[in-house]
Amino acid sequence: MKLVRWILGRIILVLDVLTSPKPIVRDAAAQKAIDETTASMSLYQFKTCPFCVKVRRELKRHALNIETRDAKDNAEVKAELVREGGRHKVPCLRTESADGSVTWLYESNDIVAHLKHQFNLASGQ
Ligand SMILES: N[C@@H](CCC(=O)N[C@@H](CS)C(=O)NCC(=O)O)C(=O)O
Repeated sequence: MKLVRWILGRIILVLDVLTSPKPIVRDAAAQKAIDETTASMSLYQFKTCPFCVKVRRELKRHALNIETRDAKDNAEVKAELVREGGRHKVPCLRTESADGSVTWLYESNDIVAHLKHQFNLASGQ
Protein backbone atom coordinates (compact mmCIF):
# COMPACT_ATOMS: atom_id res chain seq x y z
CA MET A 1 0.00 0.00 0.00
CA LYS A 2 2.86 2.33 0.90
CA LEU A 3 4.52 1.55 -2.44
CA VAL A 4 1.30 2.20 -4.38
CA ARG A 5 0.91 5.54 -2.60
CA TRP A 6 4.53 6.39 -3.34
CA ILE A 7 4.08 5.57 -7.05
CA LEU A 8 0.84 7.57 -7.25
CA GLY A 9 2.59 10.47 -5.54
CA ARG A 10 5.39 10.44 -8.12
CA ILE A 11 2.84 10.32 -10.97
CA ILE A 12 1.05 13.34 -9.47
CA LEU A 13 4.33 15.26 -9.23
CA VAL A 14 5.40 14.41 -12.78
CA LEU A 15 2.00 15.38 -14.22
CA ASP A 16 2.11 18.58 -12.21
CA VAL A 17 5.51 19.50 -13.65
CA LEU A 18 4.50 18.56 -17.20
CA THR A 19 1.30 20.60 -17.11
CA SER A 20 2.49 23.38 -14.85
CA PRO A 21 0.48 26.60 -15.38
CA LYS A 22 2.19 29.72 -16.68
CA PRO A 23 2.13 32.49 -14.07
CA ILE A 24 0.48 35.76 -14.99
CA VAL A 25 2.81 38.74 -15.17
CA ARG A 26 1.82 41.94 -13.36
CA ASP A 27 3.56 45.25 -13.38
CA ALA A 28 6.22 45.47 -10.70
CA ALA A 29 4.24 47.72 -8.36
CA ALA A 30 1.16 45.51 -8.41
CA GLN A 31 3.22 42.37 -7.80
CA LYS A 32 5.11 44.08 -4.96
CA ALA A 33 1.84 45.03 -3.27
CA ILE A 34 0.60 41.44 -3.50
CA ASP A 35 3.94 40.05 -2.31
CA GLU A 36 3.75 42.28 0.76
CA THR A 37 0.40 40.75 1.66
CA THR A 38 1.30 37.14 0.85
CA ALA A 39 4.45 37.46 2.98
CA SER A 40 2.20 36.99 6.00
CA MET A 41 0.73 33.75 4.64
CA SER A 42 1.94 30.17 4.58
CA LEU A 43 0.50 27.03 3.09
CA TYR A 44 0.76 23.90 5.22
CA GLN A 45 0.85 21.01 2.81
CA PHE A 46 2.10 17.59 1.72
CA LYS A 47 4.17 17.49 -1.45
CA THR A 48 2.12 14.77 -3.16
CA CYS A 49 -1.36 15.50 -1.79
CA PRO A 50 -3.59 16.15 -4.84
CA PHE A 51 -5.56 18.85 -2.99
CA CYS A 52 -2.29 20.61 -2.14
CA VAL A 53 -1.11 20.29 -5.74
CA LYS A 54 -4.37 21.92 -6.84
CA VAL A 55 -3.79 24.87 -4.50
CA ARG A 56 -0.10 25.19 -5.41
CA ARG A 57 -1.05 25.30 -9.10
CA GLU A 58 -3.47 28.15 -8.39
CA LEU A 59 -0.75 29.99 -6.47
CA LYS A 60 1.56 29.59 -9.43
CA ARG A 61 -1.09 30.54 -12.01
CA HIS A 62 -1.87 33.75 -10.12
CA ALA A 63 1.76 34.47 -9.17
CA LEU A 64 0.98 34.42 -5.46
CA ASN A 65 4.26 33.92 -3.65
CA ILE A 66 3.19 32.06 -0.53
CA GLU A 67 5.64 30.07 1.54
CA THR A 68 4.87 26.34 1.70
CA ARG A 69 5.48 24.28 4.84
CA ASP A 70 5.81 20.51 4.80
CA ALA A 71 3.36 19.13 7.37
CA LYS A 72 4.14 15.52 6.51
CA ASP A 73 7.88 15.08 6.97
CA ASN A 74 8.65 18.07 9.16
CA ALA A 75 7.57 17.09 12.68
CA GLU A 76 7.76 20.67 13.96
CA VAL A 77 5.50 21.99 11.19
CA LYS A 78 3.10 19.08 11.66
CA ALA A 79 2.87 19.73 15.40
CA GLU A 80 2.31 23.44 14.79
CA LEU A 81 -0.54 22.71 12.37
CA VAL A 82 -2.27 20.40 14.85
CA ARG A 83 -1.66 22.62 17.87
CA GLU A 84 -2.61 25.95 16.31
CA GLY A 85 -4.78 25.02 13.34
CA GLY A 86 -6.65 22.30 15.19
CA ARG A 87 -6.32 19.40 12.73
CA HIS A 88 -3.66 17.46 10.88
CA LYS A 89 -5.23 18.04 7.52
CA VAL A 90 -3.80 19.72 4.46
CA PRO A 91 -3.86 22.02 2.63
CA CYS A 92 -4.26 24.71 5.26
CA LEU A 93 -3.58 28.40 4.75
CA ARG A 94 -2.19 30.29 7.73
CA THR A 95 -2.57 34.06 7.66
CA GLU A 96 -1.13 36.44 10.21
CA SER A 97 -2.75 39.87 10.36
CA ALA A 98 -0.98 43.11 11.14
CA ASP A 99 -2.42 43.02 14.68
CA GLY A 100 -0.83 39.60 15.24
CA SER A 101 -4.03 37.56 15.05
CA VAL A 102 -3.77 34.34 13.09
CA THR A 103 -6.35 32.48 11.02
CA TRP A 104 -6.16 28.92 9.74
CA LEU A 105 -8.17 28.05 6.65
CA TYR A 106 -8.66 24.40 5.66
CA GLU A 107 -10.22 22.96 2.47
CA SER A 108 -8.56 23.45 -0.89
CA ASN A 109 -11.64 24.95 -2.57
CA ASP A 110 -12.11 27.42 0.27
CA ILE A 111 -8.44 28.44 0.16
CA VAL A 112 -8.55 29.07 -3.58
CA ALA A 113 -11.85 30.97 -3.34
CA HIS A 114 -10.52 33.04 -0.44
CA LEU A 115 -7.35 34.03 -2.31
CA LYS A 116 -9.27 34.84 -5.49
CA HIS A 117 -11.61 37.03 -3.49
CA GLN A 118 -8.86 38.72 -1.47
CA PHE A 119 -6.77 39.57 -4.51
CA ASN A 120 -9.72 40.12 -6.81
CA LEU A 121 -8.51 37.46 -9.26
CA ALA A 122 -10.52 36.26 -12.21
CA SER A 123 -9.97 32.72 -13.54
CA GLY A 124 -7.53 33.78 -16.22
CA GLN A 125 -5.75 36.37 -14.09
N1 LIG B 1 -11.56 18.14 1.18
C1 LIG B 1 -10.19 18.40 1.55
C2 LIG B 1 -9.41 17.08 1.46
C3 LIG B 1 -8.01 17.22 2.04
C4 LIG B 1 -7.38 15.87 2.35
O1 LIG B 1 -8.02 14.81 2.31
N2 LIG B 1 -6.10 15.93 2.68
C5 LIG B 1 -5.40 14.73 3.12
C6 LIG B 1 -4.09 14.57 2.34
S1 LIG B 1 -4.36 14.30 0.62
C7 LIG B 1 -5.03 14.87 4.58
O2 LIG B 1 -4.76 15.94 5.05
N3 LIG B 1 -5.03 13.77 5.32
C8 LIG B 1 -4.68 13.79 6.73
C9 LIG B 1 -3.52 12.94 7.06
O3 LIG B 1 -2.96 12.30 6.16
O4 LIG B 1 -3.13 12.93 8.24
C10 LIG B 1 -9.60 19.49 0.66
O5 LIG B 1 -10.09 19.66 -0.47
O6 LIG B 1 -8.69 20.20 1.11
